[in-house]
Amino acid sequence: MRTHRPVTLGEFIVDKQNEFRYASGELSQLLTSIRLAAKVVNREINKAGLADILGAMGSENVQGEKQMKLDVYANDIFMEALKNLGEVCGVASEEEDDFVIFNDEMHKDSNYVVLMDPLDGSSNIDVNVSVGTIFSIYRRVTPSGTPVKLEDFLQPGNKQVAAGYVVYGSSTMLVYTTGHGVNGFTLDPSIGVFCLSHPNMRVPEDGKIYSVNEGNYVHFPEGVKKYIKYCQENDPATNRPFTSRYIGSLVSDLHRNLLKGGIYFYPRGTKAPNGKLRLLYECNPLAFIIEQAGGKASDGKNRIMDIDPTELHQRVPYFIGSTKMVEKAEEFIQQFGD
Ligand code: AHM
Ligand code: MG
Repeated sequence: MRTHRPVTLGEFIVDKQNEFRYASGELSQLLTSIRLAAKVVNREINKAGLADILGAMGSENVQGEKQMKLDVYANDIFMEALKNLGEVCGVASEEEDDFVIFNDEMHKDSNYVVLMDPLDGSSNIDVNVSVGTIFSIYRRVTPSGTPVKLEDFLQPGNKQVAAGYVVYGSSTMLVYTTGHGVNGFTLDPSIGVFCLSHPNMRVPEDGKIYSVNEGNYVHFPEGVKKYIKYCQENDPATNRPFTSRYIGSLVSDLHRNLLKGGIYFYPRGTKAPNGKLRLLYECNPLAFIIEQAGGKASDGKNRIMDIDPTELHQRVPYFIGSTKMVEKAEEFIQQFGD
């Protein structure tokens, strides 16, 4: 595409739709609903600091609606946006106990399911720190025309047809892949349009940043403890000690490491036998992104995207980022155990 002005996300989606191996308009429609919902959620997040002073007028907002927690609000907005177009036959969300079936006339013949974490890191909102949305898109495996089933959602990450995230940060970005590299778009708030700002994103093969909640150190497996010590050791030949950076907002931590090179990990620990992060809503979509950007994601031993899920809200230990850093962490786990 040749143009003298920024390429918008809408234009980019249409331009690239032939890369998609199924009916080309479907994915475009789906991404269109996601980008619209992202803008609406972004608007609410930007107003989050005002909640208290508006709340002083009562527990209702200016439209007379009850104030809603932002993660519930984001869930509703994304659900609604996905339902408003006919491409999706079911959605599973971190905010819902079970998956939601869209089975009316408009949706029953559609071929896609979406899994999402509508507002990841929501505990950060009160302190004005970045949060994110994560989404993952699959073709259904059961016949179209029938209600979606659990097996449509319990697919390994390697079956994803698209995935992405939105980071609501100092600027708001939408980053996604359909398996042909990774592209990032920044929202221009003055015109409400996402513009291509980060074409063909590549994560550095190696990095200097490690991101982990070190407060859990005593609970970590021996291999992880040893890897953290390795990150802290002094060795100018390998750029160590590394820099520790942990926002506690997975999307933001991953986004920074994707741009600068680094590793994020949330290992198992005695408090959390499988770590904290959810395979389907958080780990798989971000693994698809990082692999498409040239990086790596594993549970310490196995590729994240090859894990066969057994339940919707399954948690897994997670190591993601620059290939060499993830491989080094795996070496320690291999040697000292997890
Ligand atoms: P959430 O989906 O309930 O927001 O939890 C996921 C978040 C991640 O964004 C973040 O990396 C992690 O939890 C932080 O957890 P902790 O506070 O245990 O370090
Ligand atoms: Mg989350």
